[in-house]
Amino acid sequence: MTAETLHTDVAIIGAGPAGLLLSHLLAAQGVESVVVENRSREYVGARIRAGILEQSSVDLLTDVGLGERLAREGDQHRGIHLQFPQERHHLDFVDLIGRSVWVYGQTEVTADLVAARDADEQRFFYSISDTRLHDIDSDHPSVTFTDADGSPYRLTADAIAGCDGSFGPSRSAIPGGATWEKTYPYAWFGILADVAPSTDELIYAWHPNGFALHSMRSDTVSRLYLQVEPGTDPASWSDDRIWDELATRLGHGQDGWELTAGPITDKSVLPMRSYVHAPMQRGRLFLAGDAAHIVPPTGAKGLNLAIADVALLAPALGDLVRKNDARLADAYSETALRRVWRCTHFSWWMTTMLHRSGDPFEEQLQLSQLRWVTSSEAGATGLAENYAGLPFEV
Ligand code: RFL
Ligand code: PHB
Repeated sequence: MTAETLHTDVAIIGAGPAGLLLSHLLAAQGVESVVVENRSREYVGARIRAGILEQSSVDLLTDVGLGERLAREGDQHRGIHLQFPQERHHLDFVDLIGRSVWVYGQTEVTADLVAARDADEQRFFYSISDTRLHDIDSDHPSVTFTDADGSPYRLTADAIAGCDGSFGPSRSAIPGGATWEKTYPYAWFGILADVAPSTDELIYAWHPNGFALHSMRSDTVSRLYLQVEPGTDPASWSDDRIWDELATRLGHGQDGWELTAGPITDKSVLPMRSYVHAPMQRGRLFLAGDAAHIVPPTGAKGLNLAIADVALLAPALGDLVRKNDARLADAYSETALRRVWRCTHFSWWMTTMLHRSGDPFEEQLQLSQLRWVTSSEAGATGLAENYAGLPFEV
């Protein structure tokens, strides 16, 4: 069958937050795009992932008309609680650095983006297969794929945005790049539960049994995590065992604090990995989000980094496509990578400070670090600056 050929300004591979937000920012500059996605619209809309937005992410989403539901349903937090045995400390980011964070799930961000793109008649292809990139070193790159009905397409464009996450084909279309990778000897067991959060703000807890995190999605839905062995089968933990372990690690009963259990609606185990690919651009192909980098979730950076990449990439592609001016496009990779490495360091630092490694020497270092971060204004300010988010260009 001959492929049907379509042309657009920017071909966007992947309808995650990076690809959707990029299409939105491009449209605001009068740049047309087509988004191609190998999963179904329903699958993409139902994925449960990140939950925290930095101030700069909220500001950007608000500035581009995506802040209405966020302002109504999102929950602004002044900071986080950091806990280690017998001690819980509140770090108030607003007092420390004048910025805050927001609890608003990636599922909600994605839903808002899809609604805005639909209202703007964005062209999408969902449930595609066999996505391939071609001629990225020329001025006429293209993406070929097979649509949901089995028809082949060739999408030609002035540029391709590889927003296809850690398993998509874009990253490997940049040959000869450098990669840095670290896997951690633990994983997160995440649950979603229909119960009001037992805390006003997130609790990050160090415990001899392993790390635990109490997060939330709304007044009636809690999101909690436990450090577990990689490869743990979620079905091998009963609900009672999960709640007992969360209660132990989060300090149920200490100073009158109680963890309230409730019906668990989702269980999953996430691997922990740091990964950076450089450069993030080659010829007319630009990587954004998880396609170029992965961070472990402890610093709550994955979604925010994807948003920060796209905030840089959209004006660069606008200049390239509209004015044939490649200056921002040529600087994109280097500029984006500075922030990527800052967030990679912060996520690694939070991860190694809070997770049980089994090494008694490291445990003492972790506790010393936690005491410092929670007692020194300089220590607390460093954590707050990184957690609440640095400017897009660092
Ligand atoms: P996404 O969201 O992975 O979107 C990439 C999209 O590309 C599609 N795709 C393809 N499309 C066409 N052709 C192909 N061949 C394709 N291959 C892949 C995918 O189906 C997908 O729709 O990347 P993006 O947009 O860069 O956004 C990044 C964020 O999603 C990510 O950083 C965070 O969700 C990471 N993350 C978490 N971050 C946190 O800060 N806190 C969390 O609790 C948290 N939980 C998670 C997570 C990531 C997870 N994944 C990726 C395993 C939980 C999970 C399960
Ligand atoms: C979440 O709510 O899913 C969440 C919050 C903070 C993190 C990671 C995940 O560091």
